[in-house]
Amino acid sequence: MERSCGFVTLFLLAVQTSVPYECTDKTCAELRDGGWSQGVETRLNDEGDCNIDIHNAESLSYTAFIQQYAYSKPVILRGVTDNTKFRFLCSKSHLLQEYGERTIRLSTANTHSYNKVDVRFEEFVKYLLTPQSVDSLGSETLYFFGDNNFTEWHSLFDEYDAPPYNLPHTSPAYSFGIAGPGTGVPFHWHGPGFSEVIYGRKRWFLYPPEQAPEFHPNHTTLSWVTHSYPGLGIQQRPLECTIHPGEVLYFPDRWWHATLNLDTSVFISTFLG
Ligand SMILES: O=C(O)CCC(=O)C(=O)O
Repeated sequence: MERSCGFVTLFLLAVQTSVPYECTDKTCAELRDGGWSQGVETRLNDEGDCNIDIHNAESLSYTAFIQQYAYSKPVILRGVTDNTKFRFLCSKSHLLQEYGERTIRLSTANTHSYNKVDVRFEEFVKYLLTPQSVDSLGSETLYFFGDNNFTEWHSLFDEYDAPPYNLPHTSPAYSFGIAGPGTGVPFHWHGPGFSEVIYGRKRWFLYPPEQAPEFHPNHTTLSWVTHSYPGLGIQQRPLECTIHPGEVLYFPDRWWHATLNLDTSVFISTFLG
């Protein structure tokens, strides 16, 4: 019985893209956004421009990925992973049931993530997953991303279907996160990797290593988008795009990047180190 219910749910999740976006029925919302949505009024509408190349799985071979993007510029890949089951496991009710009592580690959302705070996962979901205000500082925003306890969460991460493109001489490492609308990570850089959104929408801003953006390391991405971005000249504009469930963004080594969650988002990065 339980097994067939699970199958029906998985089947419904598989067709979730055909669920009308306006539907308000609770079951329908669970299917569409895993139950994470906090209401239309808390979503940010502006998805911005998209000036990053986008490829479907069939249109980009591994060789073409290596030659055209791996060491030179970001790219968005569609349909390269099938995370139907992982998405089901990441619904709010399922994660609360499995991990509600576990402790998770949060980081402040400033460029250097100085502070770490440990909380119960259930408390994080109930009290800390709130929409970001434009005036909050990065040091006042607690972000759940990375610092994952792989021993406790391995049965979830084992179900993640990672992007199939690897870089020679690197091994993948996951960072999983959940964050409220308006939150994000301000500009920083590190090694190459992929980012996939499981629920919600995430806006990305990227600059090549030689074009460091102007930003305050303790101001949030929302503050940068609101106050600095509108004044940028054409030459100063970032590469940018909003990614949706089923899309994966690749960022090359040392590229500056910042993120802005437009909805409550569940996401996972695969770092290639
Ligand atoms: O997904 C995010 O909000 C942060 C991602 C990020 O900064 C990273 O993958 O390095």
